[in-house]
Amino acid sequence: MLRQVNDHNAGSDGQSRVFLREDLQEFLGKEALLHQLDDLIKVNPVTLETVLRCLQARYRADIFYTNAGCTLVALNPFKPVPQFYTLELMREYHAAPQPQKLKPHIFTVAEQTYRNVKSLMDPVNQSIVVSGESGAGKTWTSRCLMKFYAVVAAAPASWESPKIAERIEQRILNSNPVMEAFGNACTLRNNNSSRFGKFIQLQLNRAQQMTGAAVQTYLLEKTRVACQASSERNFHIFYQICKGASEDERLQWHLPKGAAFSWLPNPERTLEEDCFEETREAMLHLGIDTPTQNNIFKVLAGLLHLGNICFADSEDEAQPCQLKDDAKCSVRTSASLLGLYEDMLLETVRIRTIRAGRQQQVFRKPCSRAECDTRRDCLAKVVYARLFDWLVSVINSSICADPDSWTAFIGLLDVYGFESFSDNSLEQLCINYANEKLQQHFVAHYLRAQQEEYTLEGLEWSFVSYQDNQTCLDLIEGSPISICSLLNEECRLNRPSSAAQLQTRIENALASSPCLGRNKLSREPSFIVVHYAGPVRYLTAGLVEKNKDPVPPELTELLQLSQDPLLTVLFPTQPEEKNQEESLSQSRVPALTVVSKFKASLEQLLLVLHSTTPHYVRCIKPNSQGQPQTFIQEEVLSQLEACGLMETIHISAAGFPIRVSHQNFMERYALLRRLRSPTPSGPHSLPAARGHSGWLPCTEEATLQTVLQDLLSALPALTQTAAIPADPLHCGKTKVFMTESTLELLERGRAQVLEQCARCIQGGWRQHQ
Ligand code: AD9
Ligand code: MG
Repeated sequence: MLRQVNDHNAGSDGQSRVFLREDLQEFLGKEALLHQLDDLIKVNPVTLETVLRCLQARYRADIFYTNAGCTLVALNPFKPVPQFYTLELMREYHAAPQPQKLKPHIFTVAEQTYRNVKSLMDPVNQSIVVSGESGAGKTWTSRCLMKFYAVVAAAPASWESPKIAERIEQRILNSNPVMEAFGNACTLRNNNSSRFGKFIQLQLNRAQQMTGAAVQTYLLEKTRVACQASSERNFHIFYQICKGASEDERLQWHLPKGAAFSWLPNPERTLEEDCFEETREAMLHLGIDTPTQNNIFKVLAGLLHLGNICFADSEDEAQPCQLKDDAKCSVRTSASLLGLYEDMLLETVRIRTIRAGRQQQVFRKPCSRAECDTRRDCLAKVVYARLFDWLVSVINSSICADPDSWTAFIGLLDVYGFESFSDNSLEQLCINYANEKLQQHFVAHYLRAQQEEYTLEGLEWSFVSYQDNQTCLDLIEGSPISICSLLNEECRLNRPSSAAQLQTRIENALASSPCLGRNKLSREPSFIVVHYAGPVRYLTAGLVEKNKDPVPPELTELLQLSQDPLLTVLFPTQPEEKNQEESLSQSRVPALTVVSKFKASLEQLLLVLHSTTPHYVRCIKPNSQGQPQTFIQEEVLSQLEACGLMETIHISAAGFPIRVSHQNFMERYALLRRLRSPTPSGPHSLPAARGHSGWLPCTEEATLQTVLQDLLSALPALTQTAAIPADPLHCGKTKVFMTESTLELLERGRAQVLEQCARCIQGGWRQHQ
């Protein structure tokens, strides 16, 4: 049955309409052949319905990659398909004269990108932006790309690095299991969900060999260490330790078999990600030796015990909260594993230090039970976040090439996709903000550049109206007033402010933005942002606090006193004077907020992306249950909309991706101009079959216009099965524009003419003999 969908053929009123059955007749007649369409721009007519059907037909036929103009759509098979990722296949795509002529594959994008580095194109640096919603296959795809480059861009084995495990490509690959163990977790949407964004720069030398890599991470979801949604889990590494540690290690880390930890929910679930040995092995290859690893795991065990410290409400406000029954043991174990004094740990968590007045007088105030919980969680978050950053820096120092040893890079971006839950908060705001930026980058680089070039070339072409998301970005990050600036201002003013007040402030200050919606039905204070991928409701409660992300100085000071070697590195003590200076300056200048830091890192990322030629892979999840052989149209549809795929297809289908300068065009195709129009014997008879008389000698001087005219009238003679494109060629001021199918026709004709000429020459030569 045909569904009513909001498609690009919607009427001028923007209303959705029912597909006309007649529209689809031609298309549906070819249903059986649908899976053979390897580019979505070839479906006819291009509508959401036809695009969906094509993807579904391909999915049924176990074809998971499809081109969509300049982008690649990757459907998640949700089953092992090793036959598609063999070494032989990598080599086949790498060796192919024209990899784009092979079946659509992630290896085509990989190889095309790799070749661009070598070309004289500017810029030579390349990037592959992998996007999609959680569980769609972004990390899988990025890993696959890294494996491809580790094979095709491997430097020949040298004396210095004879062992495979020590080779740079292997070290780069080893960074994956380590970063995933510490940064991925099982969520409702994905058993191996990345809880951080990642940009990896693969560095290549002049010979196009990979000499190193550099990783940049974004916004680790550190709250997960102390708080997991029901049915979700903490970061994999905690389960790996608990399941994989030896008896001896268990004893050292106080992790007896079957011990229950409140920060370790759902330990009974066994995942393939729970592979401690693989993580340890990979860490070793990255230069993290066994004693350092043991130190890391000891600290993590300390955090697990910290999570078991529970407080009871205090009857007397002037007294610190009491510990719950067996929490004393947890304090002792946690303190010993973290290299802290037990009483200091307890005091820091339970008593707040307030510095006030000019003299910075110190007051001590017992915390409420809720405050104690927050401080305990904060301690764990700050340790985990620093540990993660430290790991990334260790990985970088192990894989990063000497700046002189590389000349170009391929950047792989794997960031969280657009998110919209029933309740959304600062995390979703940041994620969706990043996606808006990336969408804008895509629009700017591909859609807009393409349309602007047509205008410059004086081409008359009906432009597809694409959605420019600048208005939405202005609402989120613009100046002087935006959601980010208002949130930062609240943090700076540090005034008590309710969720309802924040909602009113946002609604009043940004009332003129068309992208701000009001949610009148919601009982909780919230605001709506109309993103390019759809409206999202953000709750205002907790936004300011999350944005401040405060770490009480007593907690950092406590960790600076730790005797543990790793924590000493993670929390170095600062020189006395500097410390004083800093605490004074800190009281004047507020710490950077989460959104300001995120905005700065995003801007940095976009600067890098802008300096590259981008390639796009859109990962799509055929169903949210992770089931193979299941394609839920509604779910795929919303993802197609979220990534703006229809616009891409429309613009690619209507556009002319092949551009050839006038001179190159004349040099290559002028010889075709005397190709005759079809004879009465039928349009499919080819000139070669009609012999030498099919060609007229080129006597007069060819001009571009005459060549084009002759070619247009001769094109039917070249078609055997394909229909002549409706709009085959366009002549711009400096370039000739055409579609892929026109190019194919011209190339076919050229080959025939050359063959014909060769025969003539041979014939003439024989006669002469
Ligand atoms: V998240 O935003 O980090 O939560 P991703 O990264 O988009 O998400 P991921 O790459 O982790 O998703 O893929 C989810 C799962 O799908 C993987 O663990 C694989 O089991 C499965 N997958 C994805 N792509 C493929 C594939 N090409 N072949 C086989 C795949 N399985
Ligand atoms: Mg991922």
